[in-house]
Amino acid sequence: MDETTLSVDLATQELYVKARNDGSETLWDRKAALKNQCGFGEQGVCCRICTMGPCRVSPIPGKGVQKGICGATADVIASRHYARMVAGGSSAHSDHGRHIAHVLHMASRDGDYQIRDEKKLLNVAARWGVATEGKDIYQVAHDVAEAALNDFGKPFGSMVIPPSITKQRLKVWEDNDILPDAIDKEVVSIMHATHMGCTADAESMINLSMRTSLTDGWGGSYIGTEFSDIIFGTPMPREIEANMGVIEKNMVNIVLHGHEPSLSEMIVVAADDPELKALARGVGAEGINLVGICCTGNEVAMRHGIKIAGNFNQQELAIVTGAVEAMIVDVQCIFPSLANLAQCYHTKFITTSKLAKIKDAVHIEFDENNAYECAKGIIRKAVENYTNRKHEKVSIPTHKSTGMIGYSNQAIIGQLDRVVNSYTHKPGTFEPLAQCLVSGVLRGAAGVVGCNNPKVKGDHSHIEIIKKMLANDVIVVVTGCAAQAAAKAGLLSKDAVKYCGVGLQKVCELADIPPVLHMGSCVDNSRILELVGEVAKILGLDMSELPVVGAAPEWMSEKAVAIGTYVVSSGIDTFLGVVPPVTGSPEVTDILTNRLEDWVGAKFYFETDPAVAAEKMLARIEEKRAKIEALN
Ligand code: SF4
Ligand code: MSK
Repeated sequence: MDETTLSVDLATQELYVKARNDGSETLWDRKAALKNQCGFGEQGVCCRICTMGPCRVSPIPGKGVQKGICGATADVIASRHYARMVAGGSSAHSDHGRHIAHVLHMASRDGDYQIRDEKKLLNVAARWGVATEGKDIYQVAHDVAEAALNDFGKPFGSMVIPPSITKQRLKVWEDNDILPDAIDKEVVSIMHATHMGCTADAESMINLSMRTSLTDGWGGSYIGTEFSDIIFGTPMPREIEANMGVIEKNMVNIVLHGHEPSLSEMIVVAADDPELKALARGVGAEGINLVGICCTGNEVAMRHGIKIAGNFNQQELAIVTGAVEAMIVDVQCIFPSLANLAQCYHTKFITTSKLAKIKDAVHIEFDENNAYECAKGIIRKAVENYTNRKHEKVSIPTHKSTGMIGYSNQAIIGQLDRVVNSYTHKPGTFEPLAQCLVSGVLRGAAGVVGCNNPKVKGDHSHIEIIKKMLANDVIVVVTGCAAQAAAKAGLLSKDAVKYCGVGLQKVCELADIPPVLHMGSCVDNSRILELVGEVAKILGLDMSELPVVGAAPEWMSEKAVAIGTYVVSSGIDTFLGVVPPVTGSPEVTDILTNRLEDWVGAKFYFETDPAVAAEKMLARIEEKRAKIEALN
């Protein structure tokens, strides 16, 4: 395989060649071995929901088998599959949020987890109806955590919706009957509705999917983000380095991979323990070097400046450097292949969650009740492994970039306050940003998010789309693996203004920001919802009336389907660079890419060519500017 076709990232290309020379298998080799992937699966027309099946029906109307044994059509089968993807994605994010709520519940003044953002806690308490007057801050934390945990499965009423939502959007949700009940209830209801013999109507199925997706974006993910900020601190701008060059030859390298910050935060704290530092020196290393992959990488980079080794496509390649003593994982986006790959080198592949045990991995269950000692024990294993390093197998690419990250909404407001004298606006708000959109200095904003996928040349679509936005005065916010692609390409650097149109350049200079703002991990897409909602409220518009678009150019996970669905349901057009498995159903395709606009004022676009996607994104932004320009 020609490595230059796999990714635009030079470190990735270099390490793919090394893996091949080492006889190590990677995702691209396994993809090639699959040859042609199943066309029925790819178009969403294979059903195995009951054991009368599996039933594969024709993706072409009127030609071939049109119905499964029970009579389900391609529309029914594809819509059910879509709904189950949304439920899978929402459950992952929401379980993440629940877990962080439990961590907040165990926070204590003398414990391993403490309160780092009291102001945010007090704000959040008001939303959950928790009285704060005269209460100890830790009592407030426990009460807030309990209120949130109870909301996951409450028997009556709607989910607590964060105040950033516009009243117009709430009405859209009510009118479409997608205002969700409890988080857990909606996920369970999707599993019920997709059971054999239930929903057999594509419109109804997509409607239920939207309802469930909202429990993710405005529920579980929102809780995950806010409660993480409360416990671990709200991110503020800082410089980091990104790409495989951050792995250090003479240090004990530990890669943190996965999603939830409760473990990785403790690893960061424990890695500073003098006992472990001395142990590292004792085995001949210069120290302990923590680096991150995927969203755990984003979490610790945002809050501690931990360097980013890479994104989703690079998880195997970090081990292929031969210089990783341990890869520590929690949940989500973790290749099972890592266990065997680690054995080809000296790396200890350590799983820590009972939800993500992997055969042949070293499993050390992380216990939050004994978090610090547990983290120390895991790091000790990594340090002791340094002496097993096979030096003849070590080759670390030198590629790395620097960039700014940590743009929580509080951080963005802080930057906007710097331009308080340049515009007439209230400090401490998003008003300068709203005014830049109204005046047209910024034509719009784009959220570029999501994964890598070997169906797409790695990072290429992310970078191509981002650059096109910048050139057209569209400010970009990024999360997840897209954010890491941007970091590696130097797009998070303030120097990236060289790619921008004059309007965006001016805004970046005044606010002292890069044109691409790293807002965090996948659950932190909730920050983007909050930002869009707040700007819309300032302008008295609905979120669907802003010149704002979303894109997931290289997505792969069910979580991305949930994200796309809640983003569209929130009124923001979403461009998918990998076509979701629904095209075997003309009706589902039509609903997602057309009819949704009548329902919620936004829709999906399926576009695999990033250049064409970027053109369409810009056209849609210009189309949506009509409403905002009337405010001028
Ligand atoms: Fe086949 Fe219907 Fe069973 Fe699906 S639910 S496997 S279409 S019989
Ligand atoms: S980690 S969900 S590959 S963005 Fe959040 Fe990256 Fe996608 Fe996982």
